[in-house]
Amino acid sequence: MSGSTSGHPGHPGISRRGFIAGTGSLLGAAALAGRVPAARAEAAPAAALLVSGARLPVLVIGTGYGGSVAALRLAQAGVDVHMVEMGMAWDTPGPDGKVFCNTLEPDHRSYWLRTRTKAPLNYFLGLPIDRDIPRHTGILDAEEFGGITVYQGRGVGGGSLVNGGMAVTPRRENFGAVLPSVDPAEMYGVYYPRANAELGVGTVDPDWFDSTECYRYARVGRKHAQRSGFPFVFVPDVYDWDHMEREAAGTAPKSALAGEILYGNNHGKKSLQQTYLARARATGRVSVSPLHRVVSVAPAGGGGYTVVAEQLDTGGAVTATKTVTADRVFFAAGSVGTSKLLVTLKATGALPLLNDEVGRGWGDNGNVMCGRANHLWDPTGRLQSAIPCAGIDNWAAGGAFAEVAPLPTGIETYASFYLTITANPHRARFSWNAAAGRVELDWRTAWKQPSIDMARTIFDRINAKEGTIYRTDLFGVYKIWGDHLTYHPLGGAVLGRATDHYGRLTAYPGLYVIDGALIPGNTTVNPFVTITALAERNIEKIIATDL
Ligand code: FAE
Repeated sequence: MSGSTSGHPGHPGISRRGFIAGTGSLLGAAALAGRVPAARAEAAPAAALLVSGARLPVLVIGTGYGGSVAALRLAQAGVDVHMVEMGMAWDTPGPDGKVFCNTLEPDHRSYWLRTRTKAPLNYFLGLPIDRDIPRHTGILDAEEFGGITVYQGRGVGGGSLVNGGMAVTPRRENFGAVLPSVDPAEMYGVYYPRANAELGVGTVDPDWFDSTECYRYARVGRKHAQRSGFPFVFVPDVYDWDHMEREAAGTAPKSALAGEILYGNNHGKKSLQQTYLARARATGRVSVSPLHRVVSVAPAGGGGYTVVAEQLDTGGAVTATKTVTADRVFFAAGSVGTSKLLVTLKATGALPLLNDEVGRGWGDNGNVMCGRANHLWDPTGRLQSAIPCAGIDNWAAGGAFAEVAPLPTGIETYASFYLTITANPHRARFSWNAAAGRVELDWRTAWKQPSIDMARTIFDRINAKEGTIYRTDLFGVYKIWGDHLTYHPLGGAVLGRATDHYGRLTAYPGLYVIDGALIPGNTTVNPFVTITALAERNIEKIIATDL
């Protein structure tokens, strides 16, 4: 059978009781962190929303990978943690009985406060596929800056709710370019293994891969890669592979095989709700306020920090403004969210002593998308698992690592589709536009050209070998490259520059960055395992020395 490792496979919508019942896993997890959790008779009350005037030991902004690691480890060390999340809880089924909507049928649950979808792949056969939707605090944010659209997850679980679950540890020889100031021995010896175990990372069973219809598209990808002499690798994922095999056998409810991915998976995916966050909440020391957006952090008169958060309704309107005091604040709002907050707080005088590195060093992980048109005798299959499981590694020779991605349309497309991660050298900066009252990013669309050139080191050769061409109907009319977007924002508060070597904002004791903002723009592979492992490293140090 497939190789799912530890973790808590389950379903979104797991009940609070489920979180509490999961306490048995706590000791194992605590042992990993080298700490024993303080005993607690009861879990926190279910609805412990932020209350104005409260004094909190720790407030975490955001519930993605960095925030979830911080919350779990602090709670295990005996510290009460309150997590503030601007997105929804995603624990309640909608009118169709499902928590998440399908990729092919986007409804109000799909996008963050938009009246029209903004699909990453926005054309098909040259026709636009976006459609009108009711404005709602949906799960996927397509945040638009001047030269790039940055896709991000919104809700309790952050990006883990919407991502493909591809859980990739960078090759060790590339690590120096990923986090130059971090000792690879400790990362590969301790923190990457810890992150992989906690996230529940596993790999598809190669025998099943070879026989199942739902990975025909990936086998076509393998054949083409290998015939052109490229290394083809299986890519680990946090999807429960046993569940997927049961989906294919018709004995489990379908999620990956029903095209669910971009707007959430109703079954099978081990998002943070099933792993770190479940274990954090099982300590009884972690509470979460969904639909609360932090807008200010500033030193408080009597010590600690005054944090202001706006409570939102599902139409995005502010229904309350709450002010609390926290001894420590962890910025875990994601690369974009943390950068925007810090840049705003520095520029508007709330945290004026933040250094000039804040906002700098932002990259797109070199993301670029493309499709290839296959011959009619090379079908990629009507049934495609929405969870990618393989890639083409041309990093050393061409600076490109290409995921063989699905196009789960339900019809035969004769297309091979790829998201390529490249060694794009460009880095952008967030800055405060006082006149407009907003943070801007100076990325330029033309900066994708190196990514396109690197991706072409793979696909030009494959096309030449196979006698095939690029698809021109997926990103517009006669447009080959999906060069307007990224799924992998990284940087903006880079480790060792905006912060010290453990994420401390040293001008303000008790303020920390612990998310993708710390990583200087590229991880050579998909980023969340590195974000998680770095957070594990940093929080261990912070707990040992600062608390
Ligand atoms: P993140 O997970 O984004 O969490 C930040 C959280 O903070 C979010 O829940 C925000 O709503 C919240 N927030 C932001 N601002 C505020 C505020 N002011 N107040 C309160 N809350 C706030 O951050 N990565 C992989 O490794 N493998 C994949 O297969 C993969 N596929 C992806 C597919 C898609 C469509 C997308 C969008 C991303 C994908 N990623 C993938 C990227 C990955 O999800 C991302 O790197 C991580 O989620 C980033 O983790 P952070 O902890 O930095």
